[in-house]
Amino acid sequence: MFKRILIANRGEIAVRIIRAASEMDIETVAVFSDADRLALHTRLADYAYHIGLSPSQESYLVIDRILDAAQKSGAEAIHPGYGFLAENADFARAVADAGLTFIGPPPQAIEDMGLKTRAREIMIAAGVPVTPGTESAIDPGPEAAKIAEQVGYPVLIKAASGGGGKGMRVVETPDDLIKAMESASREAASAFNNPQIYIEKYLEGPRHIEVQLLADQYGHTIHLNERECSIQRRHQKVVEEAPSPVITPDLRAQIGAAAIKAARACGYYNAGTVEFLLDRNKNFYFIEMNTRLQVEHPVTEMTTGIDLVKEQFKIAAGEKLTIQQEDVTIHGHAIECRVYAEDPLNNFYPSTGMVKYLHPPAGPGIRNDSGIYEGGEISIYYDPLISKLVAWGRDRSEAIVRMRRALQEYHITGVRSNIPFCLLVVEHPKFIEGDFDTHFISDHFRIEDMAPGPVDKEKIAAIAAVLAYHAKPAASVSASQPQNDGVSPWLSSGRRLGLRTR
Ligand code: MV4
Repeated sequence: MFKRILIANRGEIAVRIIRAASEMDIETVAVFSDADRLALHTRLADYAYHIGLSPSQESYLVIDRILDAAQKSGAEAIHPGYGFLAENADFARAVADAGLTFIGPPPQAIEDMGLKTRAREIMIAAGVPVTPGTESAIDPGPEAAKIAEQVGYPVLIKAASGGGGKGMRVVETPDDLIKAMESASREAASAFNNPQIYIEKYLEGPRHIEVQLLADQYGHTIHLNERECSIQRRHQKVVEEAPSPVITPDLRAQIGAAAIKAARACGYYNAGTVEFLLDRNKNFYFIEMNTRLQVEHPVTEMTTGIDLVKEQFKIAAGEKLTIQQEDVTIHGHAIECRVYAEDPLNNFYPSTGMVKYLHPPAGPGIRNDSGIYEGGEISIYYDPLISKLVAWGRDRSEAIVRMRRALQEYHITGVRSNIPFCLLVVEHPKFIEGDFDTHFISDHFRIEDMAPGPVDKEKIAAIAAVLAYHAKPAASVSASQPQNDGVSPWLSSGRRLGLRTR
């Protein structure tokens, strides 16, 4: 096993990786930017190297700086986390060229799965079900029109180098096809530096189901069941869970086998995830493969008892996977809420600043993966994730109840958070029933309309009276000069915010 590894990331995922390493007696090397001098990952690691300015293009995305820190620190391997350089095949190659081990899949698999048309070709050849559509990239023209006619409208135009929902176009009628393809191609050219596009049948109201995989370097590949990730807003996942409320044991075996086939088809090893869309008739279709540890991996860990990061270390170090498919079971149910520093009352605009007061939830069945602490800063430079709050229960109902209790217990001031919104989701009857798809949030919440509920003047008067009674003269609250800086702790609880849903 490695003696020392470098983590080419920051925030909660860097902390998560440090924790797994510590439990395996592996020393950790953090890298940090100017903004992260005092960050939790910088403080928790055994060693820390400064790699540049706050913008990630000047630090966490600079391959040479990271390799330099690895060489200086004596690290033998690099874990990329998620985001930043995690799915950059050139980075994975550069790590190997520097004589170090990349804790992740082979570069060729990263490259192949990064190009969605290439991924489609590989999956079609391997017999993995994909959404009906073109086998590879196609130009706007008569050939495209013929295929769109064959697969049937509505169709979806996707960018070959896209993914995550960027640059997609739904086309309802043949009249709109060519224009939509041309504009999608122009957008793809400027966004991804690749104008190639392809056509798929547009599935209406699919569920997003993904399968977690582990594979060693000797051809042993297993799946760790699915995660349900349909609850998302503008392609940003908000709530994830395992197992999916709609996957039966039989379907799980089928989709798991398809995911393993997908991994074998691209020569995969280490941890990875195969994304599928599930239509209303429960047919599943491959859409993408994520060649990294995912944000939502904890719900899989909580329900399988397998530490994915430790398995990543072992696989990268050349050990054989000791877990057999038959050993993988499902123990209870886990739900994750992504707690973001963003203001649901202001169109989910990121809310940055110092975390003045922090009371994270704890207690039975609760795990809270976070990279922040009281007194720390949430800066403009990075993803405004405060924490990933995970609730485990013996069944889905217990997990939901625990999540609700934990969200109510969670208090943070200094920045706004989406905690009240998460509460609305997990308390929604359709969520509780398990009756939802990828349109859940847009179907049931009107974000534009979210505003504080009616003000209870009597209650405010009562609170004011108590405050006035207890106030020392010197500290008395001036009526003409509000002391509230706009981030009152009393607004941080969902019930008090009175958010309304449709
Ligand atoms: C689709 C689709 C419907 N039909 N493909 C969005 C992100 C990208 N990974 C694939 N996406 C979709 N592809 C076909 N043929 C609907 C989506 C989609 C979606 C997928 C997963 C999770 C959330 C989503 C939200 C909107 C659209």
